[in-house]
Amino acid sequence: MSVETYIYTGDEPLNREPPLEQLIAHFITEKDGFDRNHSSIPVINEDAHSLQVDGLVQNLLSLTVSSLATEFPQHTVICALQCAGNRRHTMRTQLKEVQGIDWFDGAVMNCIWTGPRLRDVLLRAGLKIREGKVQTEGEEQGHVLFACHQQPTEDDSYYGGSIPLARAMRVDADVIIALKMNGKPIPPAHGAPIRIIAPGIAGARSVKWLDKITVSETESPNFYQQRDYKILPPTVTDGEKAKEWWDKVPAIQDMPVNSVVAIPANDSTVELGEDGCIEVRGYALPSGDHGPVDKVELSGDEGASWVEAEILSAHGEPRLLEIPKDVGLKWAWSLWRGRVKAEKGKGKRVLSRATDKGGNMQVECPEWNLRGVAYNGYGEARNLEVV
Ligand SMILES: Nc1nc2c(c(=O)[nH]1)N[C@H]1C(S)=C(S)[C@@H](COP(=O)(O)O)O[C@H]1N2
Ligand SMILES: [Mo]
Repeated sequence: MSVETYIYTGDEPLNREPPLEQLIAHFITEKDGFDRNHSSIPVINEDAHSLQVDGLVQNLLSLTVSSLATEFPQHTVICALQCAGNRRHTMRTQLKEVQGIDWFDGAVMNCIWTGPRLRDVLLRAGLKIREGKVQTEGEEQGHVLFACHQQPTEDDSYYGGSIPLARAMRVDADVIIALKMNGKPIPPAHGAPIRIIAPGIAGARSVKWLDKITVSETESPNFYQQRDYKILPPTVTDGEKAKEWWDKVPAIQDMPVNSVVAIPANDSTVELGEDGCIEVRGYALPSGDHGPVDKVELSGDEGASWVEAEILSAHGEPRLLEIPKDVGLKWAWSLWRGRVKAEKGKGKRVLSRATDKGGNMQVECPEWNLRGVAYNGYGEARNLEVV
């Protein structure tokens, strides 16, 4: 299925991405973020909804949405939320066919999320320390499982995912139970009334319509943690071979450093400026918690030479929403613009390559994997006609 267009018409799970030009028009994605669903969208009565907290905790909790809003400090985070399948189209067309929805480069959005820290809710529940095990802050053993039982999913009876407990407990990892998106109640498609936001981690773990949190020694047993969203080795070339590999390969957590050329679009005609350059624009994403991306380079000669692009200010124009001044940008995307030397003619290509604050530089091309996940080859605009 192609999700190139941004029109939704059916009862099928809603999966769509905006045109790139529209996506990078604003630092905060307020309208037209991407949608990724493994079920239809549940309509939840917020007043009747509750969140259960169980597993390796001292006190079982049942929290209403209003108690999450009033009994815990509220924390705001700006982060890029990306599907692990973002850019799959490039992997399947440039490397080899893969299995999965045909995402182009727009399965990402950069939003402002607000709600209690997951850590504070887990502290209220009280972690159960296992006999003889010292739990050092930031090194807690185990996992936090998130689940939504509101709808059966395409491949399981519910939706679930998990992250390491240590990540959830780290104050600076900013994992929250979001009640607001861009300062307003979360829209139904994005997880109303509550969802997990796990910055830097593949979107699949940011469980929407959250109704249960479980602290466990093992990861989520859900299909989408165990049998999907994993980078299988390149020798696994079909679903049959994958069967013996799923249990040996880790579930994706942190996403890799990435960048995408949004303008010019593939196959378009661009005018050469008087400076012998063409204008190039796009976005860049950091690797896991090593953000933000603070360097983007561009090449018009197949990577022989690179010129630095300008990272646009998050607080500059154009923007629709005011960005809270005290909120960091470590998890956010970087929008950038640059000019790169080009020659007139057909079949030209422009490349982009990002480096994040942790020094992680985008690779030219990652290895092929059956599910086409975590593709982070150089950003590119191909087959340009420069006139
Ligand atoms: N309950 C539930 N949560 C979910 C999903 C889902 O299908 N059901 N999809 C996940 C995936 S794979 C991604 S990439 C993100 C997408 O978030 P969005 O639809 O708000 O963009 O939500 C995640 N959370
Ligand atoms: Mo996803």
